[in-house]
Amino acid sequence: MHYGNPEVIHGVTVMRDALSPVEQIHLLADLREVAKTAPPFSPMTGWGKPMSVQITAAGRFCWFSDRKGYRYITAHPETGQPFPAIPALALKIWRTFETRVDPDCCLINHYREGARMGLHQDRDEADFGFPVVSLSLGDPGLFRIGGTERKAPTRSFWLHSGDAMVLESETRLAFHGIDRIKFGESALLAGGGRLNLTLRRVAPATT
Ligand code: MD6
Ligand code: FE
Repeated sequence: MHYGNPEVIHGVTVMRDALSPVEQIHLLADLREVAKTAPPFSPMTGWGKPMSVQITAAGRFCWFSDRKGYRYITAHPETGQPFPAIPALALKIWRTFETRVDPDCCLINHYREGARMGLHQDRDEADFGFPVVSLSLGDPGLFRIGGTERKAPTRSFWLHSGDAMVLESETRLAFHGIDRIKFGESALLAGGGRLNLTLRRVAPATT
């Protein structure tokens, strides 16, 4: 198997197998530790319905949503505690794409059977000059990406366990989402499902 050769798929930089199978197991173990300190929760959408994914985070910031809207928070909504440090393997992947600054948020999305994520933009960060780097673990997810306007045409491709993907420059503010996952295809997660990590810089580089 080849590790670390980026390709461009529908305008997006994808590094297939950025994490080897053994690295995926190590990262998963780190994420279990994160979940002990910062238990996953289901944020409310603007419509008052819980999201189908469960989220938690590592690093200074976590994305959060409730009836008041969405925002980044620095204390866990249930425990009130700060979020644990970003796992080293996730940092390593970020640094292969962005060397100017480290991420201050590693959002962790957990997709169980039937979970999806609607088309959205990530635009609550201070500096869009920094990328968002995603890492996928477990079952494949069908990733959809369009343009910077919601009505622009979209295209989709599968993200597999170990793949890294980078949204930067023209795709940094592109609408994107996960249509569905192929539940039960990967043996990595004991109960099946998919984990997605998105590493990003929320605060300006100087803070
Ligand atoms: C997911 N990903 O793959 C959802 N956002 O589960 C995202 O929302 C995302 O993959 C920004 C950059 C990369 C992403
Ligand atoms: Fe996103």
